[in-house]
Amino acid sequence: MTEARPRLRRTVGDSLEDFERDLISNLYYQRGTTIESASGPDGYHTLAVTVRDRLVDRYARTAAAHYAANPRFVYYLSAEYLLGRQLRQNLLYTDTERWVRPIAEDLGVSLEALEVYDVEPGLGNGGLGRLAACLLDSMATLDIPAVGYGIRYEFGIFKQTFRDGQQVERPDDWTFYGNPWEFPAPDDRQLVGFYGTTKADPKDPTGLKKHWVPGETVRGEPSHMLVPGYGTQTVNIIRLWQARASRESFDLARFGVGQYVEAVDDIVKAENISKVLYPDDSTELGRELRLKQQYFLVACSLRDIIRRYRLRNSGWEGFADKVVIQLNDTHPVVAVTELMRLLVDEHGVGWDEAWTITRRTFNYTCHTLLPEALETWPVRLLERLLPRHMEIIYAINHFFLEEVRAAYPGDEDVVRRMSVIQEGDERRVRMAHLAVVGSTAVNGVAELHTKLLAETTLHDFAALWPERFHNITNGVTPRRFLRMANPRLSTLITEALGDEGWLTDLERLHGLGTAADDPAFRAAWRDVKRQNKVELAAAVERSTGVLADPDALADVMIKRFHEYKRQQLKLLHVITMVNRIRADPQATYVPRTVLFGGKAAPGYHAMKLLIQLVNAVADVVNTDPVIARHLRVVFPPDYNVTKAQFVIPAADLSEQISLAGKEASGTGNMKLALNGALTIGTLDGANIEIRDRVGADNFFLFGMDAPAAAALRRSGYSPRSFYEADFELRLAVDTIASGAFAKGDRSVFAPVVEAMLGRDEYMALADYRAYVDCQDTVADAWTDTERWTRMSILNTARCGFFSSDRTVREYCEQIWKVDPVRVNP
Ligand code: 73E
Repeated sequence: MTEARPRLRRTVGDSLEDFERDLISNLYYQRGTTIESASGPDGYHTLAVTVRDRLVDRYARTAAAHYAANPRFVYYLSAEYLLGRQLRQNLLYTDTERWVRPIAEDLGVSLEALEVYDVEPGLGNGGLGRLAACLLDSMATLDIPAVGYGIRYEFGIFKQTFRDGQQVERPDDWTFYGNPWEFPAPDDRQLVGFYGTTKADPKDPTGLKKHWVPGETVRGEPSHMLVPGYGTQTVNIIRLWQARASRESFDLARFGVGQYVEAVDDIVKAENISKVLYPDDSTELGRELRLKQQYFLVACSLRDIIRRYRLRNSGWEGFADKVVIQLNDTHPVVAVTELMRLLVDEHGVGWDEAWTITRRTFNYTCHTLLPEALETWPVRLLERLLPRHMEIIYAINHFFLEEVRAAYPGDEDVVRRMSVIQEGDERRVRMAHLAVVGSTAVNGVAELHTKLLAETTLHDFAALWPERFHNITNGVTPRRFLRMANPRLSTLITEALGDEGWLTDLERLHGLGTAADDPAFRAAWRDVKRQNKVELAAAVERSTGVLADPDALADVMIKRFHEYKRQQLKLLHVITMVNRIRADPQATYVPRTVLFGGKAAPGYHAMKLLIQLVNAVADVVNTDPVIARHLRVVFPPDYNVTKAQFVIPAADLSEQISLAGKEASGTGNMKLALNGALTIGTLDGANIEIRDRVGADNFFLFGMDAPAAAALRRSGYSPRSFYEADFELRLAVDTIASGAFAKGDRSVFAPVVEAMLGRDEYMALADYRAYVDCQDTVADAWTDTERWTRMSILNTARCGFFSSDRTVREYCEQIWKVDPVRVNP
């Protein structure tokens, strides 16, 4: 929304000639160069701004429509966004690719050559950040008035390289060459305080209103990126905050006496807040700077939300009618206390009214079950960094525990369990509890996840407030992950279904069900997959030097490296295949290419060693002429959204093998199934719902379910007993222990073996036999090409449910209660 009613002045035309004229003009006046002397980056930036201008037009009309309608807005608060490359998306969404191709050809450049300059903003770690991007895409597509708020990290998720097979992290300086998709909005900057003291308000008899005098202030400078909807005029925005030192930070006195470094001390400290994304996925990292980041995001965003509210509204009674804030996991949960502080301390709203408004405003999405991922912050840290917020937390907790005591008289145990404060040697604030207490709705991200949340992690809360709990199964945008990633399959689908309506109504893929029985369609389907595999093989060869056979079964495991996801189990299977081939080189084997992709958190040593082992196994496999005839292992470095878009369309088999009960949902599983990969998976997260929909016959299920895994753990799990009872498992583990993947050095991978035989926290050994047997079933199924193709088609046909459009509709109906606003062309 702009400050005033925008006066529309459309400046871009909508013909090829207009586009070409704008391109040349932008090259000349914006980039300051000519066709004759333009470089690749000149071409890219010029194309980007020319496409972007088309979106600006729509954005101006969206802002005007929103201003006129004064609707209820969704504000999505997330510490992470993985938006992916923007150029192709925006060409598709503005329908300008059809002009760009001939114009580029005329000028002797290819779109592909320009696209290498399109840097992916890596402002997230994995599924949680990509989900945020998919939801924003779907909100815009469904004309939902929405703004995403995040942090403009100067360095995004690290770039992964391999040195001697080991992960080496390099900084991701993503804006080095400039970001053409971003608009700075310096007028909307905000001031954020930290540290300092609080003072009582002598005029406030309740003692609940206070005055905070921060000890340090930092400026938040916003910029935004456009988030277009597909097939509609709506363009929403994502607003990203960057930390800047406030003007007084430069110490001129020190500079004057030659203390040049000390003079900028405060500037460096302030700007460090948005310097780097924490490269952590699913584990908590207790660091002061991270808490500073969280509060920085929240403080800037809430002030901006209030600013926007006040453009068309006044008074606080109506605030929660116009504003709904979705908290993406606990990372922005300090917002609950910040809104209370703003209302009570700064705007003079009484505590009870403020609490009603706050609770009505917020909703919380939980993305995990892992206890180590549940954020808690030391009380002492909060007292120092955010003294007023800590007082507010105590007050919220006080009133909340009164409610608990009223519900369970005499039960101090439940009070202790539910308290926002965790008692112990070091008292800590439980952010998930604060989130539930301060929200109207709480949701899990897949059916099993929501059920386990209500039964375990948040059990007491679900018992007290059952009406707050919802399940909203994740989804993925079919635009990026089918239409853009897999243009060949998209064309085939459109031909089969008659039009492109499936792109915004993904359940229409069901129409492919009958085509699965048509041999000609199956042949065409196979042909698309093969072409995708040829292309991927070429890209993989360029990045790894290993040539993969496009006719081999493409078996892919692409996700963050984490013990619960069980890359170690996949590796045991690979080593078992190696051992079998060695034992009987003459037998026939289904040729496979196993592709790994993913990063490990830089401090996660066990998983970094596993990455090293994957690379070592790959070396042995690919250079042994006997084994390499049947098996290849490839691990292209630096898996990200861009690479996902290459790999997913070429996959035959999708590895979703987490220990049941650990993966909240997964979204890679949906992207792969939607692109016709068959899943080998456990009954975990959204795998269950995928299998329910594609049918048990079209899904390779193995392993313990969540109750079985819990029962085995209770009974005292001993990985060694599984090791001893299974010859092939023993051989696989012993092969690692023997030093076979470290030139005979037994010490290098000894910790991997110890982890497996010692604790095996995620019970990979217990599921090994079922997994390997299931892989044999996969190999058998692969040999029946027609049947495999049918299964593949049915996976695509039946995965329409997993569109993030459906996810957003469910959020709208169950939680947000927002209505779309149509934007006129
Ligand atoms: O199962 C995925 C889920 O599909 C889950 O592990 C992931 O969120 C995805 C989207 O719902 C997730 N990421 C984090 N927690 N859950 C996380 C935790 C701390 C830092 C960064 C990410």
